[in-house]
Parts: sequence; C-alpha cells; structure tokens
Amino acid sequence: MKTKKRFIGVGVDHSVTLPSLRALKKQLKTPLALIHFDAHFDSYPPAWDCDFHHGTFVRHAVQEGLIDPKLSLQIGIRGPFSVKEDAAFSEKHGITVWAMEEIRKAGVEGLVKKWPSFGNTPVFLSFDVDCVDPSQAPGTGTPVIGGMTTYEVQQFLRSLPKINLVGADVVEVIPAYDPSEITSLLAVDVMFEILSHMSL
Ligand SMILES: [Mn+2]
Repeated sequence: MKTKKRFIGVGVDHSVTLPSLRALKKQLKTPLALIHFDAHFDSYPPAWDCDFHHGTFVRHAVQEGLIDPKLSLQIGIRGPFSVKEDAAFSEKHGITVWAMEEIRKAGVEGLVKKWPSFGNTPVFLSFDVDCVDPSQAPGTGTPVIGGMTTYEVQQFLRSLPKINLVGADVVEVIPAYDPSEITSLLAVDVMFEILSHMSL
C-alpha cells in the first residue's frame, strides 16, 4: 500500500512516535513494519505512575496492533537494562534485535544481508540518537556507553533496500546537553539519509 505523502517527525521525547504510528495505522488500515534504532528496547513497563512515557512506545505499538512484530527490528540495543520485562518483550513477540554485540561481531556489512523482506508493507523508521555512542552523540537524556559510530549508522541507512518508507522520526536530541552541537549534526544527517531514501 502506497501513500502519497511521507514525513519525518522531529522530537525530543520518544513518546512522539506512538501517535504517528496510530495515525498511520488508521490511515493505511494495516500494521506497519518498524525499523527502530535505539540503545533501549522501549517496551518498558509503566513508570512514575505513567503508562505512556518515552520508554514505552514499542510495547504500546505491539499491544495496539500498530506494528507487525515479525516485520520489525531493533538496532543498537545494549545494557545495562533496568528491568527484565523490557528485554523479554521483544523475544516474546518475535521482534528481530541486532544488539551491539552482534553489530560488533558480524559488522554492519554482515547484518544488512539479513534485512527482512518488507515487500510492500508500509515501514516506519524511528531513530533515537542514543543508539550512537555518547562520545559522538552526548546531547541526549539517557546516554548508554558502548554504542554505534555515526559511520555505522550511515552504513545501515545507506544499505536499506528499496522499501515503502511512509514515515520516520528522529528523537531524543537535547540541545542543552549538546554544547559542541555534534548530536544535532548527527540528527540532521540522519534526516538527510532518510529523505534521500524516501525520494528513491
Ligand atoms: Mn533510547
């Protein structure tokens, strides 16, 4: 299914993704495939008396039938994890996880040979800048050491097969923590790569 308009959302807080997925599901009437770059699974349980926060969009998207977990993958995941439910969720629902260990072991080149066959399924790409190592993306709220390089991110994005990419977002940039502005530079370049892909 094709849509005429495509978009990139830009947000600080990763909770912006869920409404985008809800709107797309409503419009397209089919679950989306999700390509999710992040250090975190974002299937965290309710916290701070709140079931909807920046670490829960994947859990809600699966539970609400917005995404097809079998056609979804998470790239750049790494510990330490604060709750075990978070890590177990993706496994239980069959979401593919390319954790940092696998990225280091197989390399981007080895992994991208295994992109799922998305066919004509609408795909949403959600990019949390904390998938990148804090040395190259310090301007974010929940940095995790041991992450990807900006080069590896480019290699992943440039190796994407031609897919029906209907929407995307780039999130979790906090300018106040980004004095050298390298995190904003990463975010802008990731948006450029995504727009380039959408124009194919
Ligand atoms: Mn994150």
